[in-house]
Amino acid sequence: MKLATRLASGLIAAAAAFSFAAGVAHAEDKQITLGFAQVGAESAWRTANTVSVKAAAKEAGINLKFSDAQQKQENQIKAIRSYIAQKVDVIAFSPVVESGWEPVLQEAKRAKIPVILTDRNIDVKDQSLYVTMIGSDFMEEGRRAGKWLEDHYKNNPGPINIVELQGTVGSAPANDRHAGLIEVIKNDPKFKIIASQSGDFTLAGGKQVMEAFAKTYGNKINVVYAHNDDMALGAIQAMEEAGMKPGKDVSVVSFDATKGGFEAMIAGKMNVDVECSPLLGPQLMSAVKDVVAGKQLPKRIVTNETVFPESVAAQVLPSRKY
Ligand code: GZL
Repeated sequence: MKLATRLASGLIAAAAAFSFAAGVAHAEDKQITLGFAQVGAESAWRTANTVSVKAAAKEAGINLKFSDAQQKQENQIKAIRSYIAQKVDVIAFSPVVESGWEPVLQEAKRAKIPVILTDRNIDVKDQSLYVTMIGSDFMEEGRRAGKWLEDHYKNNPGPINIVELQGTVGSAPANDRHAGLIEVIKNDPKFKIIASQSGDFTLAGGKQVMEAFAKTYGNKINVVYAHNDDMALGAIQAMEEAGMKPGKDVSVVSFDATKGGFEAMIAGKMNVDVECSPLLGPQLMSAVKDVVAGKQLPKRIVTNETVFPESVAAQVLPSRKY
């Protein structure tokens, strides 16, 4: 082969290699755009979760499009549709309820936009509609609360009457924190759930429901089982206004382990707080980058959590991040 031809083919090969490398580099450098459809701003937990997602996106150099659905599924669906129309790289959301997601997630699948679930799970047959679910095991949280009750009342023959303040109707945390409790106490007849009603995870909702329970059941109530701290704090207000002593005459069991929950335990008004971490931002951004890079992800990424009895609240509170 003549020298000129060899030189030309060498230059062409070099140019091709350079443009491929540039292309890959460009692909690696192209800023990722994430569309995130948040549930709302219903609780201290949710506020901390939003702060975590936004801070982690900034830290990761990810362009975040964020929407607040005000706890309405139709708003989350609208937000997801708008992210599809904007051709974002990845969609993530915390499903306000477990059902009703197939149509919009099939649209995302057809648009070849990967979907990541955070915080709450969905109930779908087609598991290919989302890449992974990052969040707590709410059944285990319910079991932990049930085990605390079993231990706290082990020398008490009962009856132990429980009133339950449930979270948002149809949501994974409400369904599973209830189911986890039942799994533990179902074979112990001294425990009875005498009333159960949704306070929608809000302080006002918890207070309103507890006012009605206090009127109806009064001193028959031994335990308030609140699916989150905001409802527990509302219930504490209602009990005090009704002349009851939360944390003393009535055991208060709650979830989230927010600062408000720790402060209530230190004040002797809450007895145990089952941790549910909202700090999911860093894990979410790492998963987003992995998905864009074409890496395989486990279908379920469970956050590690524990249980805080009132006895440790004062010592632990300074180290809490939310
Ligand atoms: C749990 C989360 C729940 C919290 C509430 O992961 O979905 O929603 O327990 C929040 O405080 O409103």
